[in-house]
Amino acid sequence: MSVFITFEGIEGSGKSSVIAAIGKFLSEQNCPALQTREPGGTELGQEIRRILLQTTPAPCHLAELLLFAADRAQHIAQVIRPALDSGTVVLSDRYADSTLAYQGYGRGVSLELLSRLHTIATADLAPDMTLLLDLPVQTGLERAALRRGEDQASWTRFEAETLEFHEAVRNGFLVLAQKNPQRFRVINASQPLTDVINEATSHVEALIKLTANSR
Ligand code: T5A
Repeated sequence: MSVFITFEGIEGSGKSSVIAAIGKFLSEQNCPALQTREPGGTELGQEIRRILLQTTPAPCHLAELLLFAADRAQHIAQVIRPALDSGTVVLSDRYADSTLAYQGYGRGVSLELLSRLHTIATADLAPDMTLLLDLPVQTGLERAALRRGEDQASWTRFEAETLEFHEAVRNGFLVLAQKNPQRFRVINASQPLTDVINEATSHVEALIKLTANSR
């Protein structure tokens, strides 16, 4: 079944954990599903991911934006479109809303420029549903730190940003969810992981049933 679902949220919000659980759930239902991510869902994307998260000095804001766009264009061409065309459910850890939240609301790049670039990079491929895992910034960063170890040198460039930046990103995601209520489902990611997974799974199940019934 061709369904495109994206997972968004700040650092440490639990996207990877939830996607893995939903992938397992769908495979138990014999529903073919592909788990992928941005940046880094292709070989080229992995190179771009390394540049984005580690190269010093950091890319300027425009270069950073164009690298995310290049990663996404390749991801769509090589992975997302072919999977959707073959009737697979695609579960992507981040997609275009991350660019709006981080580069737009976080870095201050013009939303109008982002919208034009989005049209070019994605040919307007939009998710059928976006699950936003929302939680306080401090909690997300603490979880990300615990997972990577307290050594701040191993943090990615984004994790090391100021609290103010992360607050702007979180608020950006919430604004996007408010503007697109038909596509977004906002989940309280401060809950225990099993509760977050149950809530996310019920949204995915409902969408898949709806899609199957509309055929
Ligand atoms: N970026 C990306 C942009 O700026 N623009 C863009 O266009 C795109 C696509 C990617 C960075 O790039 C930026 C955003 C990012 O900063 P990344 O390493 O892929 O970098 O970072 P994240 O996507 O943020 O991945 P994380 O692994 O940090 O976060 P997840 O996947 O949301 O969290 P997860 O599942 O790994 O969980 C983190 C820890 O918390 C625990 C987990 O067990 C794990 O240890 N946990 C919970 N603990 C308690 N209760 C819960 N409910 C929990 N949920 C998870």
